[in-house]
Amino acid sequence: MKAERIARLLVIVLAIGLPALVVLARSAPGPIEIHGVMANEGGWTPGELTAKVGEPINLRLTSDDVVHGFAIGQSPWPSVEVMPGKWTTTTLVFDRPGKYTFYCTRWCGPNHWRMRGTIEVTGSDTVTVTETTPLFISLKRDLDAPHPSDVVPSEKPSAARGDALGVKSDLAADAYRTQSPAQVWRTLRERATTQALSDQQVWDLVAAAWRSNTTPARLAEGRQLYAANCAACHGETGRGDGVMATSLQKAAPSDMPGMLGHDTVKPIDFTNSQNLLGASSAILEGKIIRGGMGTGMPYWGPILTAPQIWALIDYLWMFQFDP
Ligand code: HEC
Ligand SMILES: [Cu+2]
Repeated sequence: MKAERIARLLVIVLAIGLPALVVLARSAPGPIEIHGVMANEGGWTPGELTAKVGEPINLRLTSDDVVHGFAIGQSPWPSVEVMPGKWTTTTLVFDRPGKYTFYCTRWCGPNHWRMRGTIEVTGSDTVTVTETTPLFISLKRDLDAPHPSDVVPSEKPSAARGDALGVKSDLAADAYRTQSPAQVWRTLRERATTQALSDQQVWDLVAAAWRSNTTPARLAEGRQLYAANCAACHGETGRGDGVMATSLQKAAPSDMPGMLGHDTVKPIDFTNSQNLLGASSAILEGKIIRGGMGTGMPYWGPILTAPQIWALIDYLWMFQFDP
């Protein structure tokens, strides 16, 4: 009987190691009913759920007003639609304990971003971190924490100038992926070998380190992917002024200062060093895979391959560093 039931489940596993496994389960027993309404009217009811690692929980979702979306943070899993008057069924199996946030992915009103709930998952960690696990998951990075840098260069750092300084930067092998340029700048600034250099020259060393982690072929691939998928919002020049940017801004309510660490849902300006130099590649990777929580930044996890995403990340850094 059990085998028969399992056979009826359509199991979709995302190729890149999931903390949450979502199964479409029509016939699974004992679903939890969740109603969504705009946040000023109450948000999700119930808003707090519990689950155990490895034990499926079945959800039936409906909306009591407009169309909402339902997604779970810290997972690259795409959202499901929650329609008024209809039921959407979904089953979750967590493979890692922790407090997960679920949230609405549709711009349903000014308090849209407050439309959140939590799932407390207990049990022991069953995730085996593999080479293909996205870094933001294996490093447990919080994608929604603001990441401003308190140090910025006075002009665009140049990898060529950095190389010309002839200083050996024996950085940790994973510095490029896991640390922000600001962190690396601090590490290098404290070195005895850089004492004679200016702050700007140390930035040039950072640019050289970043460039040495990519190749012209990867940058060319990143440029192409960016033009095709990202420039419409983030702009050809990375300034966040693409043709779609104005329509996104209109949707942004004016009374949401500091939302998700950004003032509005204007697409991120990749040339803004205060913002970008405080981010690590791991954070950028996570944002590209997961997208913004209803901010208009699409999720690319199910669309782009991991090498494509890393080509894009390499390319994004070139808005800060002159190769
Ligand atoms: C429909 C418009 C749109 C498109 C297309 C789009 N973005 Fe975004 N993006 C946004 C918005 C809006 C934000 C700001 C909200 C947020 O951070 O969640 C953002 C934020 C980001 C961030 C977060 C930066 C930070 O400092 O936290 C990254 C990285 C990013 N986008 C990369 C990309 C890449 C790469 C592509 C193309 C594959 C892309 N975006 C396509 C709208 C878009
Ligand atoms: Cu909503």
